[in-house]
This record gives sequence, structure tokens and C-alpha cells, in this order.
Amino acid sequence: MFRARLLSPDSREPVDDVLAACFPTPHSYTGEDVVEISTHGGLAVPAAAVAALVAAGARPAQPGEFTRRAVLNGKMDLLQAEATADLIDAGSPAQRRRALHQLERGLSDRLAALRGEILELEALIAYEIDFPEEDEGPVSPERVRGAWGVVRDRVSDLLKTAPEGERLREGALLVIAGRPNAGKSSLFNALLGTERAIVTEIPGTTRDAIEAHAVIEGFPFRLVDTAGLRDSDERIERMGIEFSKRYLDAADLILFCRDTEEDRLPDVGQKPVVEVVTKSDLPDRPSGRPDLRASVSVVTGQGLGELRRRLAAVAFGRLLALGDVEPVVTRARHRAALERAAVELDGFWAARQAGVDAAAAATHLRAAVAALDDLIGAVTPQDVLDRVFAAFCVGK
Ligand SMILES: Nc1nc2c(ncn2[C@@H]2O[C@H](COP(=O)(O)OP(=O)(O)OP(=O)(O)O)[C@@H](O)[C@H]2O)c(=O)[nH]1
Ligand SMILES: [Mg+2]
Repeated sequence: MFRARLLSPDSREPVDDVLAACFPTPHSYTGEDVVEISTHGGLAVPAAAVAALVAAGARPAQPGEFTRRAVLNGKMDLLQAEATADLIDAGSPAQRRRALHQLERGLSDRLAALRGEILELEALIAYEIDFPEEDEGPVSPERVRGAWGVVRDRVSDLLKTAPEGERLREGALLVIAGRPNAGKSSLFNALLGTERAIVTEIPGTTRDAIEAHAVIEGFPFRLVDTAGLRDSDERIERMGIEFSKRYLDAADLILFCRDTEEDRLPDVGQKPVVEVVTKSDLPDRPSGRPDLRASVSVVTGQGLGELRRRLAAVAFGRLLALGDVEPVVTRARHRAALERAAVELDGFWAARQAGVDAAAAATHLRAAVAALDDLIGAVTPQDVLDRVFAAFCVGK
């Protein structure tokens, strides 16, 4: 690192007094020789510095180009590159911890181990491949079954983390629903920590769905306040209620506000529902469903802490149980590759059961390994790279 003077290449006019840091190959981020130049801040100085460098033959980087080069030069795998983007985008502690874990090869190491186990499984049946006429190889069928079962369970366990892992990147869609005046907007504001939605004593105050990001117990949520559900002849309110229903369909979980004993949530199928009796500071509150009994008051704050914990547990219970050490699948790309591996492992077992010869059965194991290689990014086609890096910002 040294201090230097940046000159315009044509006029030799000084542009800025800068700091230059040299990272010789292979110890730089990309693995190539890299010089980082720190200029003074603001708008004019950095722009003039970039213009001078471009005039001297440089070109602006494309989005994610540095990380892409790091992948191509073997400095990191594709999962770590994705984790880099996730780390930059992280808006909550849970997202940051998860991205860091993946950047430190949490998922990569688990997949590498899994890959090794599948290759060992192939080795177990190698004798049968070499001596197909023999009745029984030196390895018992139980041992093959055991090794297959271990691998198959590992793939299943990873796939089970996918719904919450993907939810962790997007934020859990939490829709607040209930009758008009039930206290939905008040609770929405309380969970957000700001007065975002209008609250009045007039039923039908909220007519539009309002969405906002919130961090609850360290986890990311997309909180939606909705128009109260009732039969209404009023055109705008009816449109709002239609919106509410659409959000209910899309929700990851629903927070149902009960204001009276008669309040009923419309049918929401299998979706998880957290129910609260609102306005618990007032006398004569409804009792609520005994199994879901919980009450809150935005006036006294009673029950809000407990409610936050329940919401986090319902939306991210599996991740909470896993803690920060177990790898988690966080993208549709990961899920698709693991599903392919699972199908091939099942194909292997079905082939064994059907008495298919060992060499043919082993092709399923190869295909499962190929699926894991795609996931880690061992051999990555151009279009996959393009898709992964499309979401990056310039300079990363
Ligand atoms: N005492 C008390 N009043 C509350 C509480 N929560 C909400 N209220 C009052 O209940 C009324 C309705 O609150 P909102 O939050 O606007 O209810 P809403 O469900 O959003 O109503 P709509 O938008 O009309 O569907 C307002 O007068 C609030 O001040 C509470 O915890 N305690
Ligand atoms: Mg409201």
C-alpha cells in the first residue's frame, strides 16, 4: 500500500492524491494481479479518476465480474459466489449469519463429503462391475444398502431445509388478517416499530394492502397489512378485500387478529396461522381458540414479545432448531440440483432391486455426482454463470 498521484494520461494533469494497494497473484480476491486505488470521495474526483484510468486503457467492470473471475480462477466455488451476493444483500442478522456460513464453505464442504460418499458407494459395487458372472461379490448387499441409505438421507435432510432457506433470502410473507377494526394496522405498526399504516376507530380504514420489510427476532419478514374482511357494498373497500384474499393465498403465514368471539378466519387451507386476541388492555376480551390462546395490546405492549417469538418459530422453526452450524439450501438452483441427485439415487436403488447389472446401476451414481458438481460449480456452463452473476452489483 502506498500513496500515489493519479495523472491524466494525456495532459499529465494531476487528478487526485490516492492510496494504491497491490495484491499480487494468487493472493488477491480474483487470483489475478490486482491494484486497488482509493481516491478521495464525492462525485467529481472518483469520476475523473475512472475517466483517467479508462483513457489509459482500462474498462469498467461488469456486474459481479470480480467474483466471476474469482470463480473461474478457482478462488471460490459457485456457492461461495452466491453467498457473497447474499452477504451484501443481507438485511437481517439471520441472513448475514447464513451467508457468512456459506461463504466459509458450510454447504460446499457438506456437498463435497456427500460426493465422496457416493463415489465410495460406487467403489463398493466395483467388484460386481469387474466380475459380473460371480454370484456374490466380497461386499454384502446389506453394506451397499447401508451406504446408500446414509447418502440418500443426507440429500433428504438438505432438501428439507430448502423451504425455509429460500424464505430466508426473500423474507417470510406474513399477512395480517381479520375483521375491520380488529387492530390489524395497529399491530402492523407495532411489529414494524413505526407508524406506517393509518389507524382510526372507523371500521374499513385500511383499503389497500401495505407491505413493509421487518426484522423479527433477527429473521426477515415481509409484513402485509390488509383491508379488514367483511361483506361490503362499497367499491373501493371491496377491491381492498379482493387484494387481502390474494395476499392470503400467497402468504407463508397468517397473523389472524381476533377482536370478538364471532370472528372467523376464511379458509386458508394448510397455511400456518398464528392467532391473537387484540386489545388485551380492554375489559371483556374474547377467549380465542384455547390451543392458540395468546393476546396482545399495542397500548401496553403486553404479549408483543411472545408474539414475535411465535412468528419467528412458525416461519423459521427448522432453521432455529438447526442453529448456525448446519448447512442450509437457500436457492431454487440448489433445490433443483439436489432433487436431481435424489432422483438418481432412487434410480440406483430401483435398478439394484430389479437386478439390473452393476455397471448400468452405477450410471445413476455418476449422474448424482454430476448433479452435485453442477451445484458446487465444478464445471459450470456459461449460462449458469450468467444467471448467478446477473444479480450482482458492479464492483463485486
Ligand atoms: N385499547 C386498545 N385499542 C386498540 C388496540 N389496538 C387497536 N386499537 C384501536 O382499535 C381501533 C382500530 O384499530 P386499527 O389498527 O385501525 O384496526 P384495523 O384492523 O386496521 O381496522 P381496518 O383497517 O378498518 O380494517 C383504533 O381505534 C385503535 O386505536 C389496543 O391494543 N388497545
Ligand atoms: Mg387497518
